[in-house]
Amino acid sequence: MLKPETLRLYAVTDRRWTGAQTLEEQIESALRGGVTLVQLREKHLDDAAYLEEARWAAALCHRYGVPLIVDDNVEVALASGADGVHVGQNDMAAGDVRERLGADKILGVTAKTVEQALAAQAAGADYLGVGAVFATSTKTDTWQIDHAEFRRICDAVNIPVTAIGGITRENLPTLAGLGMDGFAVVSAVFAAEDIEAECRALRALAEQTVTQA
Ligand code: TZP
Ligand code: MG
Repeated sequence: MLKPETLRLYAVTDRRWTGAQTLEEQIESALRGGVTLVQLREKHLDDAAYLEEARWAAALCHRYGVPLIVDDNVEVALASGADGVHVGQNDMAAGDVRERLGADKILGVTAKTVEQALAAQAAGADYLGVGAVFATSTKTDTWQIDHAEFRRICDAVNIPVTAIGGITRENLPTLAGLGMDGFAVVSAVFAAEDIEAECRALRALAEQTVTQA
């Protein structure tokens, strides 16, 4: 069973803000700042390039004792030494992913409704990514779910849940009491000027917010 605290601050990569730093440097900054889980999320790489990137990213994350999840691509996750894979509702079916991954790798699934959440749990998901909890411009094919539905999802499942979508230092604390175990962030981390400092601040807020009843 995945420890809920592994989800506490989940950095999901996006290379659109690389430049001043490479993606590798950005991920290392996030690791130094205390992220507890990293997802490599690439939408435009072919399998060979995705595999090469996942190999170095897994080695980098493991130096910090942090697992690496690969977005969408089960074969890249398996071949690279990554710790698991994350799939959405329109990707490979969660049950098929679990079968291909085996019991030991981490399977994360996106859910926007209680029904999807329960189905993902039954199919062998280790955690759920639920959102968008706030407006986001990072992902265009998603929509906001209200906080009442978010809480119903957290209450309905017994696997850990991470909130995702538009989360910033300012709004993260307003999620207190909804029942999540952590927070997945893209732009708040990777668009930050000082990624390490931003992660340190987000991690402290995440710990405080999750432990508030
Ligand atoms: N899934 C739901 S919202 C989202 C994903 C990948 C994007 C979140 O990005 P940001 O920049 O943290 O709003
Ligand atoms: Mg996907």
